[in-house]
Amino acid sequence: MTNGSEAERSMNRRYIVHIDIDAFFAAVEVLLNPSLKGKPVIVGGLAYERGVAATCSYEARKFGVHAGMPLHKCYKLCPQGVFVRGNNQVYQAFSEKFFHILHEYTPDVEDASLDEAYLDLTRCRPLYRSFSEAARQVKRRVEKETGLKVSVGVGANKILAKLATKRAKPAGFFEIEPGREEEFLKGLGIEDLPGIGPKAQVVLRLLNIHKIGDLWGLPRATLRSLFGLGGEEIYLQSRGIDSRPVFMATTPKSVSRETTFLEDLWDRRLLLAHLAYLCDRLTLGLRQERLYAHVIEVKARYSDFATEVRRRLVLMPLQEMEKIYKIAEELFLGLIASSRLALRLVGVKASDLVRVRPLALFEPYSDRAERLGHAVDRVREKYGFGSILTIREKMLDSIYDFEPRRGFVLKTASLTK
Ligand code: DCP
Ligand code: CA
Repeated sequence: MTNGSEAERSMNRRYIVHIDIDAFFAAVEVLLNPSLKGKPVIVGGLAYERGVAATCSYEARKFGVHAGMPLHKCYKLCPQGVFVRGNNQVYQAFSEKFFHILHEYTPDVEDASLDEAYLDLTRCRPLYRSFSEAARQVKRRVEKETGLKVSVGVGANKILAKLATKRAKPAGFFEIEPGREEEFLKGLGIEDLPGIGPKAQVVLRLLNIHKIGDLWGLPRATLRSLFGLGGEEIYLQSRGIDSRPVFMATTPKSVSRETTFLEDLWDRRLLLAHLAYLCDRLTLGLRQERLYAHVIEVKARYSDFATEVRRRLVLMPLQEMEKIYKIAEELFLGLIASSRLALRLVGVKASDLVRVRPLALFEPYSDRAERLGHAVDRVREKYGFGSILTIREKMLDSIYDFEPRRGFVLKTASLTK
C-alpha cells in the first residue's frame, strides 16, 4: 500500500463512539435506593407477579437471570434477589440527561435506544486535541453527572464501535486502533455479530464455524446461498465493513393524519369512526418515533370547504390511543356542534412533540396504556394492522375496502401508509 492511499484512508476515517449504560434500569434502582448496592436486583415486577424481567444487575446475572426471563423463573434461580417493579418515567429522565451530555460533544448523536448512543466525532475534530481523550471524557462526564456506569467502545464505524463496547463491558473503555480491526474481530464469537441470529448460528456451527475469523474462509456466494440477503450482511459485518451514517433523530414538529371522505358525511357515528381510525394510525406513528404530544388538534372541513380546527394543550404529554382519541372526540364534537353542513374531511394532529415524558409529579404514574400500545404493535406486526381494531373503527367496514395487512383503504392514499 502506498503512503498516499494510507494518508487518504486516514483522512476518510471516521471516529465513532458507542456508549451504553450498564444494567440501566437496575443501576437507576440502586441509585434511588443505595441499600440495593451489591445485591442481585431484578427489575420488571415482584417475584410472584406475572411478566418478565426488563433487566437485572450484574450480581443477578451471575445466577443466570437475564432480561426477558419470566419473573417466576428469576425467583427460582435467585430467590435472594430484590425484585422491583421499576418506573419508566424515572428511566426516561435519566435517559434525557444522558443524551443532553452527549450532545455537548458533537451534533452527530444517534439514539439507538434509551441508554445507548452512537457519536460521530469526526466533524468536530478541531474541538479536540485527541479523539481518544474526548471519548474518555464523555465517559467520565456521563458517569459523574448521572451516577451511572457506562461502557464505551470506539472504532471506525458503528459495528466496530458497538463490538468494542461489548468488549468493554462492564464499565470499561475499549478502542479499536486503526489497522487493528482484523486482529480484534478474528477472535470474537459468531454470536457477537448482530446479523447472526440463533438459526444462522446453528447452521454455521454445523459447518464448524465458531469464530468471526472462521467466517472469512466462506465465499460471499456461499453465505448468500445459505442465508440470502442476510448472508450479504454477515459477509460485511464479519469484515467490520459498515458505512451506515450516525443518524440524528430530529424531533418532528407534528404528526398528523387526515382523510377526505368518498362522499360528504353527516353521520356522527361514522365521523367518529373515521376519527378513531385516524387516531389509531397517528398513535402508531407516535410510538414508532417514540414521541409524546402536548397538543392535540382536530380539523374539520365542511361541504362548503370552510375549515375549522380546535386544539387542546395537555400538561402531561400523550402517546396513548385511548387518551388521544378521548380528547379528539371531545374537540371534534364541540367543533361540529354548531354546524349544519356535512363534512368532507376530518383530521387529527399531534404537535409540541417531546421524546421524553417528564416525571409525573401530581398523579400516580402507570404505564399500562403505553405498554398496551406496544403490545398492540407486536400483534399487528405479525398479523397486520387490521388484526386489532376497536368496534368504533370497525364501522368503517361498510365504506372502505379492508386489507388485513394495511387496514382500511381510505381515500387519501398517504393515510394508509
Ligand atoms: N429493556 C427492557 N426489555 C428488554 C431489554 C431491555 O425493558 N427486553 C430495558 C431495560 C434495560 C434497558 O432497556 O435496563 C437497556 O437495555 P440493555 O440491553 O442495554 O441492557 P442493560 O442496560 O440492562 O444491561 P447491559 O449492561 O447489558 O447493557
Ligand atoms: Ca445498557
